[in-house]
Amino acid sequence: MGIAMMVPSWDGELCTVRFDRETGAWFVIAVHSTRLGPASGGTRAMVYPSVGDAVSDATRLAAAMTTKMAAAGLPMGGGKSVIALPAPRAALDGAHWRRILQVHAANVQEFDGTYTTGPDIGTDSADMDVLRETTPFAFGRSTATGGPGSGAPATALGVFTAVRAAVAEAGLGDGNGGVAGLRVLVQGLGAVGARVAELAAEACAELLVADVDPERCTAAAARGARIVSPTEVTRTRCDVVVPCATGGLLDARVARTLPCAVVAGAANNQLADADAALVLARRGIVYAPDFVANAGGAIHLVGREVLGWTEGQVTRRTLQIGRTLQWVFADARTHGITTEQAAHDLAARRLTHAA
Ligand code: NAD
Ligand code: PPY
Repeated sequence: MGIAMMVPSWDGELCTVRFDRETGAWFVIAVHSTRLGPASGGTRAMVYPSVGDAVSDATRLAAAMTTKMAAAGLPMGGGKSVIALPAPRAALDGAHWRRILQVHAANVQEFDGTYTTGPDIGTDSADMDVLRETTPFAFGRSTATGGPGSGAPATALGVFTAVRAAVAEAGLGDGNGGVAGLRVLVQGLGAVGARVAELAAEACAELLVADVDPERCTAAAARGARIVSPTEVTRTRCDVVVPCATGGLLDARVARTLPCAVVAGAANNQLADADAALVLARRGIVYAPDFVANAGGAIHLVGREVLGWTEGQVTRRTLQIGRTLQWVFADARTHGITTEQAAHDLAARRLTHAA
């Protein structure tokens, strides 16, 4: 293999990679596009197999943010931060973690507003409070400090709205988006997944849950959920799979045997390869494109922090995710394309129009 083939290509604008010797952490900030406005997207902090994996995650996640903002009609571009930790966050002491956040804040500040961050896997509102000590370019600081809080509850509301729209498209339940009696499998019971699970249970779904953290499963089981092993998620018969962990759950091979009728969840980049969407469509499985379904958090953060929206306006706009998906499903049916393609086309039209 020639050298050129080993250098990954990317259609984004800028990616910085920094190392801090004191903490042993690597910091990646990827700005994919500023065409619709300043780039924005959360900070993911976790352990990666290599720095290359962290760069690859950040650049792909930043591209997804561009599409998410465009599809949601928000006047922002796409970016993302990844902090590759030297050890799992739970194993880092408070001072170590604080220093990591301070280095990250200084890096974000250097973008001078071209990029604004927010919470994602491994970071929360309390961490945004720490970033805000150094930089104004962090959304979602805690309500205790006068901020709007994390976007996770809005993301969960949007995902549940997406589940309802996809269930109706699949002709399941009462035909009107009701999930009563349907088997809904939530993968990942974190900030978003735990709330989606609650919403599904409140709507009388039969709840199945999977998480690598057994305590999170036990808590859900105490409220009546059935626990599924994390390795069995894509082999467990159910009506709806709701991916709310990390991405890459579905490649074409997994899609060929996935025993469900609907996939609608919060995880970014759920499709691991280009053919997965095609296989799902051919099998009649309704897939709600992740960047449409999970836009509630972006709507909350951008709405509250940039556009001056009230919580009520954020909720109304988040519920519109259902309408957007109805449109995407209809467009896919009309043109014989995948729902993923239809949603990408919608975002691309908005990006082209802006240019
Ligand atoms: P989180 O870190 O709070 O929760 C993730 C959960 O997934 C954790 O409970 C973790 O133990 C579990 N998990 C990890 N790997 C797993 C596996 N292999 N199998 C089962 N469970 C596993 O993160 P979150 O904020 O809830 O976000 C969930 C997903 O949604 C992420 O992909 C995130 O990028 C995406 N997302 C989040 C938001 C938001 O507002 N927080 C917005 C848009 C998209
Ligand atoms: C995401 O939606 O994936 C996020 O990263 C949340 C977010 C959205 C907009 C700004 C900051 C964080």
